[in-house]
Amino acid sequence: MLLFDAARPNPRAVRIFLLEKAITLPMQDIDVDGGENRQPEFVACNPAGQVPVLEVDDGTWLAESGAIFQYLEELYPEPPLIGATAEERAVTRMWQRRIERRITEPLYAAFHYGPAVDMYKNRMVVLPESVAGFKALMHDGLVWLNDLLPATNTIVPGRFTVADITLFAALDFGVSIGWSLPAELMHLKQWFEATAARPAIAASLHPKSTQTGVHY
Ligand SMILES: N[C@@H](CCC(=O)N[C@@H](CS)C(=O)NCC(=O)O)C(=O)O
Repeated sequence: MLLFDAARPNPRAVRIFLLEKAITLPMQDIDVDGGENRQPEFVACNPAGQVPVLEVDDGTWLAESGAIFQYLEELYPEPPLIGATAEERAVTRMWQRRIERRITEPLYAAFHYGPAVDMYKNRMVVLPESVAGFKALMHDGLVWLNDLLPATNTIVPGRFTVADITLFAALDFGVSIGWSLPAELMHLKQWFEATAARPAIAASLHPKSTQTGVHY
């Protein structure tokens, strides 16, 4: 297997996942700023033109962090980060989808169309006029989640899962570019601090983070 990695938050989510499971994989860094992931040979294998990508042993390229999590969880079930039973796995996927739809996808859209628009305008349709709207959607998702968190400090009650990893990678990136967590969302803040204290989180930072201060 070979993981195509980069100094970016979705690849970081995969790095956190690997560290939580103590899996070591060969990695190859992709130059996202330079557009290596948008070159014809990369896009021929991953039409989304994005990272992370896991090339598995038969040569198949798996993109989408959720699909990569799924594949690796089946090969390395312990500790479960999706779930040990059909019910646990379904509950995790339910939360993962909610987190993506309500929080992380609006956050990344606001980033692509806002601070990173000069890079992304040559890679995708960008909607700079919608940045405030995507930020409002993200805020609404965070308020919603905040009210659900008090009992647990994990998104799926009682279990640390890929939903926590996906959300943390996105929010920590956001915080590092100045998008602070709303101060009034105390449960979210507690969840964020508890998650940040996990050893895998500090260990997952890309070496470029130390040069740029952006957490990816
Ligand atoms: N839904 C995808 C999103 C992947 C994604 O947005 N990757 C970003 C980095 S975080 C990327 O490759 N950006 C560079 C580009 O789009 O050219 C996933 O979960 O892996």
